[in-house]
Amino acid sequence: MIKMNKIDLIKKVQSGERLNQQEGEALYDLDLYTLGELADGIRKARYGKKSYFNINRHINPTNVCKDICKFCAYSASRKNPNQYTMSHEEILEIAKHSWENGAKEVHIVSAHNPEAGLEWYMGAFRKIKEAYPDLHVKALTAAEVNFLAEEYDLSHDAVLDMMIENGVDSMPGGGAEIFDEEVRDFICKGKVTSEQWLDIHRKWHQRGKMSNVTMLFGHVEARRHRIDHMLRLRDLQDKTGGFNAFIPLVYQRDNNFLKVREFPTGQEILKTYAISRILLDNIPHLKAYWVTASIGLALIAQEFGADDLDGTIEKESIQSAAGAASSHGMDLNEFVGLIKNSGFTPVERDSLYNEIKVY
Ligand code: V47
Repeated sequence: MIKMNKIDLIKKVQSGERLNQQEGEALYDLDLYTLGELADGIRKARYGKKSYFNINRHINPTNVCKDICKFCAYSASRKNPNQYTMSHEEILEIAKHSWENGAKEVHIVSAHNPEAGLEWYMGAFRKIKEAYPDLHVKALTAAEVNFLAEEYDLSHDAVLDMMIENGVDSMPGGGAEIFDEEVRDFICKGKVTSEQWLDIHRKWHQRGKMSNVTMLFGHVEARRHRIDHMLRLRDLQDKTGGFNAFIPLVYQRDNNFLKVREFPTGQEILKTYAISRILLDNIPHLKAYWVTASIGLALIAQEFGADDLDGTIEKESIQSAAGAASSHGMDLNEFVGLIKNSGFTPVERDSLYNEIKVY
């Protein structure tokens, strides 16, 4: 393979030309400072010093799961024998508390629980929407959509229509993991395939709805798999324009079945943010999800292309089960203070990135 000259590569990025797989991989050979400058240039041109966040609440209503993903420490299994499934009353109580405390969004992601029933999933969204019509319901990953379709013998279309009828406003980006089929088979065999994941989001976007997309990295994948993941997304986004944000999730290592020898350095994580900003020219926002990056690195990621820090989240059970410091969320004043002290302007946004308040 002919290696691309670094100067030519930098010029190509600066001119706004699109990069291919090989060029995307070559970006990792640039030094961190150069990559940071390139990504920061793109971020500044779009958003200046603004850093977006929302006041949200993560709800993870059940951890009972029929699938076994090697990276997951959250699902109830022999590594986590503490099964739970919340009642609708419990879920509503959380939504009520969050709404009364200023949350604009509930982010609801569950495990694939075959005993809960379709109405348990859909009824929860409907009841929240009936009680709090202005609370944005971001719910069901494409992995959950596929699980419900398989479990109840429905098409993906039927599940998506049901979500809309029951008050779901947008879809979170979970379940994407890594699209490369070989890596995917190794880390989460049996779950939604890459093709299905992309197709479900395509169908959701065709219904005029927005979603996010994640990429789980820092486990057994190689750099080329991350680039491939991003380019498959760029292709879909060209067709639908329905992704709001790209969210690289840094793999958390505790309490799971994936044996990883080497973890990504801070430098590798920052390079991955910067490269995503450069390659994904058509996805408007890049989210440094502080839960998996750590708040310190997420704040630095603002200088490497990230313009969004997710939100205050209040409580989170999936990544905290695997070691992340997110079980209690983040205090709003502290969050705003940290963003300001890092030299950026905190902007509270709604789930669709309309600005609510500039701090
Ligand atoms: O898809 C599971 C990940 C995701 C681990 O759309 C892990 O705004 C790291 O969907 N280490 C669910 N990650 C979370 C999710 C999400 C999060 C934040 C924002 C948004 C959004 C969506 O959690 C899963 C999986 O990739 N996950 N285990 C782990 N050990």
